[in-house]
Amino acid sequence: MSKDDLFAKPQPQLVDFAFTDAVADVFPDMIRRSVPGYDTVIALLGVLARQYAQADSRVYDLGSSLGAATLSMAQQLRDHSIDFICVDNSSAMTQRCQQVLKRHIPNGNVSIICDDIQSITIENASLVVINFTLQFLAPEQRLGLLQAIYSGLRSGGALVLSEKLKFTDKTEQQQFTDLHYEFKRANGYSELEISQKRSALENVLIPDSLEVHKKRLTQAGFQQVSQWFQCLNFASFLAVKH
Ligand code: GEK
Repeated sequence: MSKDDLFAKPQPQLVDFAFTDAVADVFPDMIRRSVPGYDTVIALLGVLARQYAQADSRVYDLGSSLGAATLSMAQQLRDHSIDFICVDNSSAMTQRCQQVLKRHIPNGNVSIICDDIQSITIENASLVVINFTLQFLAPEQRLGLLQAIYSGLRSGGALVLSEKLKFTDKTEQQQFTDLHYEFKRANGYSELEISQKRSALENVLIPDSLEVHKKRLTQAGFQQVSQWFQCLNFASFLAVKH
């Protein structure tokens, strides 16, 4: 696995973070050292898939990057009537995702689409996963996507939404930001790497609070909304359509 040292050297001009070839090359290392609980979420997506994926339906992975979520779910679902749809608008990601999934699940029914997750039609879905990706959409576009997902889900189907959290209480926000930076230091990132990455993400990754997420999922139509996971300032929600 290639080591993420993209922000290790001082950058004369900091540009907004983008999912380039350089990022895709180090992505597995970057996400594990940056997102506390990432591996647990990925493993549990397999368990959630066992519970919610239905025969003759589709399972969507929106913002699929290198396909880790799809791989975890496909390895737990042996039902060949299920189609997996991975969507990501970074061709650097989708090209590598194609290779990863071909290697690990050569006989899987997987379609990999390079497009904006807002442009695709969601239909006959029993499970939709948005693992750490809604946060990259403009806030005013988020409800529309959740509504489209709700309408494309079958009855009994579910959406799993994982996100970085913001806290409404100032002290709590500071406390969890500090803890997150400590997590990054513990994983070998330097002060320079942490601060340059923070600046690069500032206008790109806009987190919402737990309350906003729950309210928006309910507004989108979901009858049951639960938070099933949290590790520091990263959380995951399960929203079920009755
Ligand atoms: C994982 N889910 O390993 N349309 C399509 N893709 C997008 C869009 C968009 N509008 N915006 C961002 N992306 C993965 C991790 S990473 C999370 C997801 C992170 C894509 C972007 O190209 C990237 O691959 C992914 O969403 C976000 O479980 O890097 O923090």
